[in-house]
Amino acid sequence: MAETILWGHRDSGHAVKVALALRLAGLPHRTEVVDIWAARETRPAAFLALSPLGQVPVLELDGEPLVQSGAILLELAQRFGCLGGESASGLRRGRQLCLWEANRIGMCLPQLIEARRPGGDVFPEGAVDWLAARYAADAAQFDALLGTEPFFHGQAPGVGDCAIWGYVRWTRKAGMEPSSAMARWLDRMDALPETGEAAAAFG
Ligand SMILES: N[C@@H](CCC(=O)N[C@@H](CS)C(=O)NCC(=O)O)C(=O)O
Repeated sequence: MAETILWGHRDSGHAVKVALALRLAGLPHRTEVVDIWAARETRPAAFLALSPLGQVPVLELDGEPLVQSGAILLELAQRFGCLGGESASGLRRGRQLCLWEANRIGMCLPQLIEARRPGGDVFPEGAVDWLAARYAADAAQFDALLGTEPFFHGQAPGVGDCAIWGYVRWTRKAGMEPSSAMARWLDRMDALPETGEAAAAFG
């Protein structure tokens, strides 16, 4: 069986959410770092051959390159029957959460972080205010989706938790305040040894 390799970078919440899922599921793999701040054409040729957009994450699994973090998480859940993939209802929940994250949090917090990065992309006037307003809606939706359970998948974290953790852990870095439910969920996620390991997966 071909080696499982995750290509990513520590500043990529999209890559780190996949690193978290691999650890939580106990799937053996190794990581490769891609400098996402360097010009695309300077990235390793072996990586560019795998990634149609030249972006991380890429997960090489059974010799196939998988891209798009949410799609990778769902493939892991389905293929290995883990992190929600143990049941049809858990997988359905995972799909709903991964798509929600990509449309909301994953569209908003990374952009707010980029807007504050010294030398980062310059945003058109009003764009940051619009993103901040979107974040307020995201935070309210986060609370509604989490409900009263400790994790988005219930008593244990699943792929939805991995997807949402990727950028929610950087809410303050984005200049936003976590809701109180978010702060409590982050404490529960931080208490898992795998989150620290995933955050350090790319050095
Ligand atoms: N929608 C993609 C986003 C991937 C993405 O934006 N990757 C960024 C890092 S977070 C990247 O590779 N940036 C470098 C570049 O675009 O050249 C996913 O969920 O995987």
